[in-house]
Amino acid sequence: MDLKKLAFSLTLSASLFAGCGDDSGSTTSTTTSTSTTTSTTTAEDFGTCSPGAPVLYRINALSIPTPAQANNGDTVGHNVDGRGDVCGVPDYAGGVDNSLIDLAAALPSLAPDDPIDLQAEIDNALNCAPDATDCTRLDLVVSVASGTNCVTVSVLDGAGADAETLAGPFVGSLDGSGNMRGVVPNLSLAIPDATDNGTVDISLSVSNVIITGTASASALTNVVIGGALIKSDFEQTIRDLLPQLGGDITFEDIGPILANLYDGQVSGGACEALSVGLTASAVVVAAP
Ligand SMILES: [Ca+2]
Ligand SMILES: [Ca+2]
Repeated sequence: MDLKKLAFSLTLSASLFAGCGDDSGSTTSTTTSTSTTTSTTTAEDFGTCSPGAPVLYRINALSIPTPAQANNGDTVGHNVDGRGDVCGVPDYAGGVDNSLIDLAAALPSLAPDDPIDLQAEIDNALNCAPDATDCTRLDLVVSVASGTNCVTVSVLDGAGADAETLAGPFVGSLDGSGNMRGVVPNLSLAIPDATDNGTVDISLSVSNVIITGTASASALTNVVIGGALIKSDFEQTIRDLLPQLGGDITFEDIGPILANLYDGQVSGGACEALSVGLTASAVVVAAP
């Protein structure tokens, strides 16, 4: 695995998107349990929903907001912790938390000769064809079943009947314009990542997930996903992963970057959650 892919694997976005590469050879697995949640978020209760048939949408664009977008006042995430500035890390407007912005911006300095471009990795995985053999497809599918002023939502790995559930199902709100909002405790992501030693499955877990978007018959637009990575699990995942990647990167290279980005408090008040935020869109999956 090259540095670009290593760094890619260290982020939520990384966790969401498999990099392209030779996926032949042995498969090993790095898994962490991630039941911890931050203590400062008050869960929103959207009640129950009696929805109709679900509609499947495949994510076709997924973006890490840029510092320029954040400075421009664009929507770059959610107020994951429900609080203002804590842990010495300033929020964006509206209390929005997103340390992924700064993490993504800092990663290129790890490899100036081969700058890390997380967004390019994301794009490659999303655009990888289902039958391609030279890349690994990222096939994130959002299932939305609408009821009266409510939705039931799941995030799936693919659109097949046997697709693994990555989040939910959870109930969210729905207004007359198709705007929906929901929260779910956990979004689980298992990322196959090609290395010189074969494919490594990277399992990550995002806590306190908030998902908003606008649903129509043909697409989901204005999708914003927020959440947090818990330090203990996230860093253990990295430590377990580094030897499998076969590169020269050590945890000591990465730790100092992460240390300044933990912006959310966990139980007990320690600043040990790293917020993430992504924007996305999705298009309806044609019925088989
Ligand atoms: Ca914050
Ligand atoms: Ca906040």
